[in-house]
Amino acid sequence: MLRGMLNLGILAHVDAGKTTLTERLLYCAGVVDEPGSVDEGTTQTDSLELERQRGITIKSAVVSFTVGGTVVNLIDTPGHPDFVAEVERALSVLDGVVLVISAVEGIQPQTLILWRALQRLRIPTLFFVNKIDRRGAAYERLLGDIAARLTPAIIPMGSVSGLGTRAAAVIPADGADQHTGQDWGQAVGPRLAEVLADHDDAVLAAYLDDKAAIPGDWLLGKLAAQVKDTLVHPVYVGSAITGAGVDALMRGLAGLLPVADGHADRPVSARVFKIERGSAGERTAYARMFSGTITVRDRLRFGRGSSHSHEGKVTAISVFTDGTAERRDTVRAGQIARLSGLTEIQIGDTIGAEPDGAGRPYFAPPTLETAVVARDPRDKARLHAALTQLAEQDPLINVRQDDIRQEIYLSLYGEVQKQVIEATLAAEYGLEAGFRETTPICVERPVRTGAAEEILHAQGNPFLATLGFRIDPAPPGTGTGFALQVGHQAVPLYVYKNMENFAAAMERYVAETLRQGLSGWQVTDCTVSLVRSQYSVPDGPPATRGPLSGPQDFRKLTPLVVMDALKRAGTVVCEPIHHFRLEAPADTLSVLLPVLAKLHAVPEVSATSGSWCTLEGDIPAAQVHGLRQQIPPLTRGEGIMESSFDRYEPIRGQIPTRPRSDDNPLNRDEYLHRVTRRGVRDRGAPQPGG
Ligand SMILES: Nc1nc2c(ncn2[C@@H]2O[C@H](COP(=O)(O)OP(=O)(O)OP(=O)(O)O)[C@@H](O)[C@H]2O)c(=O)[nH]1
Ligand SMILES: [Mg+2]
Repeated sequence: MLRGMLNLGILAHVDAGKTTLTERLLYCAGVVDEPGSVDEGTTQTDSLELERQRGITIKSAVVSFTVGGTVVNLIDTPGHPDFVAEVERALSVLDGVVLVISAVEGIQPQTLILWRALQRLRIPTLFFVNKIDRRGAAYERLLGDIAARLTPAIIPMGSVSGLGTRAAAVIPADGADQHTGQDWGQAVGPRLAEVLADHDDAVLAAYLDDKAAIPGDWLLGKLAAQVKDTLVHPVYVGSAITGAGVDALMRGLAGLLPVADGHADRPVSARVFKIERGSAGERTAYARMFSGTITVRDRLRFGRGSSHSHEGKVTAISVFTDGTAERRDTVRAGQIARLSGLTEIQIGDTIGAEPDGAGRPYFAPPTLETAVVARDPRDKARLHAALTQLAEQDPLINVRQDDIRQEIYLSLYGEVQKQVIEATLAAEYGLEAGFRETTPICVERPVRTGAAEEILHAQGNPFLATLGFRIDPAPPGTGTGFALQVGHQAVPLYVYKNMENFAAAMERYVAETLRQGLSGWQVTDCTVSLVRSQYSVPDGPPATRGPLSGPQDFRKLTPLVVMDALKRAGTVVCEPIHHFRLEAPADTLSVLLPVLAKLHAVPEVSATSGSWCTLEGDIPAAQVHGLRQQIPPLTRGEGIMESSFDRYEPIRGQIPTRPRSDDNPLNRDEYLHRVTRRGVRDRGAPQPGG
């Protein structure tokens, strides 16, 4: 009997075994005859040439299988932090997750980052402790670590014999083959009941009555309910390579994770988490259906946020069934569809109604950037077009052209991503591109309150508006806020219709201005208040009499006033700081420490156990790559370093400036020259009498 659909994500730190586990699950479900191998480049989900060459996952991929009446759409995600944007997009479409932890490496930095995101999003999660066949594997100790560092609400679903050997085997807690009540109840019943009783009075009563006699199936239902509510997390254990413990995990997927809900007869609501381009350049969108039904030839509206600005007709639909994508006429709530025909569609778009919790980022944005130059100058336009296409699949690379130096810039998470982009340009577009040095993307924080205004009809103000802004610093990490502190008599409602529209428009003008602060960086951690506003009308009182003001007056005056206020507030340029963890042979410490000092890395914790030492601390993002490159020669190739973005801190030493790409409101004359030459009142302003 069909239980339903489960959209399942496999998440982990790089190399924990996600892709290998995916192969093993496909094999156990009978979808493939032989499990493929990452090392031989024969897996279903690492299908890109680059993935096969490098042995790492770069893009999320979907496969499907059926287990115990549940149709599972599995999304295998990359673990490398340079590709965290792929995980981000997958997270927004999942019903449940298997978080893989290597029994050898244990909890790793990305494990923690992913776990925090899963908790914030309240996604039901099972753990899978992998690689028990490898030398150095730990299980009991790792359970203790998970309880201490991730969550105490875990339930071990098996025990291991022969740990750390090829013959390692798993004794499942739920009996050898099926959830037969008696076995289950006897094996883990009392311990399970004890954990579940924390949140369930019926379980508590049964436990107090006779803990040995609790029916196993009943308890299993209770467990599934608490997994769904993310109150508990079963821990499975095994080896993706040998297959040990994977049967039990399969039962957990089918029995414990919640299936997708959503009504097929309600209006369509779906989210696009992956885009592929075919050989002729046509786009295929992978969309998770939250509600409604889409049929071939339906016309759909899609886009970002509330502005669903595009429309398109679906020309083909396929859904994932055991192993392959199959053509269908319709796709309904709960399923993942591949949709063809929506030419303008972009990754991250929503189709139809906005799903719950849309648009919140879960991970930090890229903190590095680089300029890209075509080796052959004649390829410049082609390079821009190719990068723009790549940005459809990964908007966070944020392709932009600097007007002054005429260079193309990209945002990046790290060097591996840079190499992948370079290789993709060569392989898919036949383009040879050079990358300049990677530099950090800084931000500017206002240091004190600053205010400024421009008055209607005053000398030197060519715009038909009065505007006054105040900028107040806000705590680090809070971003920018906007507050409207004027009444409706100060607002040209004949243009903006109502106060909400006016506030939204002003907030947008302010946000555009704050993209480039005094040193050219994004301004953040402040609140901007509009404290004064006025407009002119032909029949108004003398102070405000004149030609009718239009939206352009407000749009073009805003940058001038906001930048004046920002100058008075002053800003401090802050650089991205990573937290790093470095494990190395203890006898290399004396050569590592001076190098760390030179790269402005500050080790805070240093522990030594046996012949190994661990250093943890902060390092400017700009220095991460340099440090990473020096570690192998300094540690005889044995050192391992991991790092992830932590926060922004005022930069020490020389303040980097970023070239402006706007009309430069910092320089009043230059700004007025540029924007008034194009016409103050050039676009869209409703003029009296035409
Ligand atoms: N011994 C052993 N090796 C494993 C196991 N699972 C995976 N590996 C090996 O670990 C390496 C990484 O495996 P992958 O499946 O690519 O790991 P991943 O988590 O998908 O890696 P990324 O997608 O790049 O983050 C490969 O060499 C696998 O053969 C396991 O259970 N036991
Ligand atoms: Mg992988």
